Amino acid sequence: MRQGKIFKAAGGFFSLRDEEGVEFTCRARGILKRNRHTLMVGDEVIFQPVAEPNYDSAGEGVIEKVLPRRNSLRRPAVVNVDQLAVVFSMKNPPCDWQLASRLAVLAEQEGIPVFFCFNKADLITADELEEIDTLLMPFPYTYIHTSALTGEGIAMLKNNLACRCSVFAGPSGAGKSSLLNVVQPGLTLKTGTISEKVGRGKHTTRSAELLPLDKGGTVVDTPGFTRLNFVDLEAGELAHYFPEFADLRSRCIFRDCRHLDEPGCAVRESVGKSINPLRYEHYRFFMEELNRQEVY
Ligand SMILES: Nc1nc2c(ncn2[C@@H]2O[C@H](COP(=O)(O)OP(=O)(O)OP(=O)(O)O)[C@@H](O)[C@H]2O)c(=O)[nH]1
Ligand SMILES: [Mg+2]
Ligand SMILES: [Zn+2]
Repeated sequence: MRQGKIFKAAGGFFSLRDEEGVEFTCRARGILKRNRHTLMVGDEVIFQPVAEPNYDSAGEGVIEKVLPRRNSLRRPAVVNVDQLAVVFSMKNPPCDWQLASRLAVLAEQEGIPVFFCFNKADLITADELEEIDTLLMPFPYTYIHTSALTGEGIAMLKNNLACRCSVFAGPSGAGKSSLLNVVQPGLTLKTGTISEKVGRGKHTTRSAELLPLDKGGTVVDTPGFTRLNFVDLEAGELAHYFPEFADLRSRCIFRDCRHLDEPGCAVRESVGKSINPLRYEHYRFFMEELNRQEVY
């Protein structure tokens, strides 16, 4: 028996690399399927090799067991993730800040660290960049400005990715695949064009796969999306996933304060000070959405 990590899943076959980096294509033992245990990209598994690899093809094997998962992302469906790299373009298409907060909540819910990459820095002026920086102050996440075109911020991005498993997520057309092609020459991920008519990307990337980096670590390029819904999230929990609220929550007068219109709410009183007004707006919007979901 050997241990490996699934890097790709397609049509009932799982591609994995063992601890030496040797590739095997595996099926799953029947019992795994009967237990409705879906194997996912990122899973650490125990497998039985049935054919060793040769010079032009991967080995073959059968997956016997899945090891416990550290975490799991639903969308994209990847498990055992070290961090989420959220990519937005600052222009063409313009950044949807609310979608950025939504992704951050989803990552917080799974306990996965997030950092943001605001891409296409080459398309905006220094003044516009300053405006964005002002808008984001104080923003509770690390962020970098990048350009896949000029190489701005790429060294920083590379450092952030080394020796970790990072999932790239963000709307279609933000430049996820383009950035990865620059970070790791030789990847040749397909990139798309921005539709002239709707100003959006065309969903060029379609399936999730762990791609190895020369400097160690793996990245997952994922298909972009335009909508994301909250799953298994209760309105009362939402504040826990806004890290900038953490130190304030215990100072609200009401213990079950929802930080909306209650008197003596320490969170609301900090808006415009330690809390970014835009982030608080997103909080209120998400609360309304979650309350609507609970009613129906
Ligand atoms: N000007 C400029 N264009 C960029 C940059 N990064 C990507 N693009 C362009 O933006 C378009 C979309 O890039 P992709 O890399 O395919 O975007 P994606 O996020 O992978 O999109 P999906 O796979 O659909 O989710 C392509 O035409 C790229 O050439 C950048 O930094 N600056
Ligand atoms: Mg792509
Ligand atoms: Zn409160």
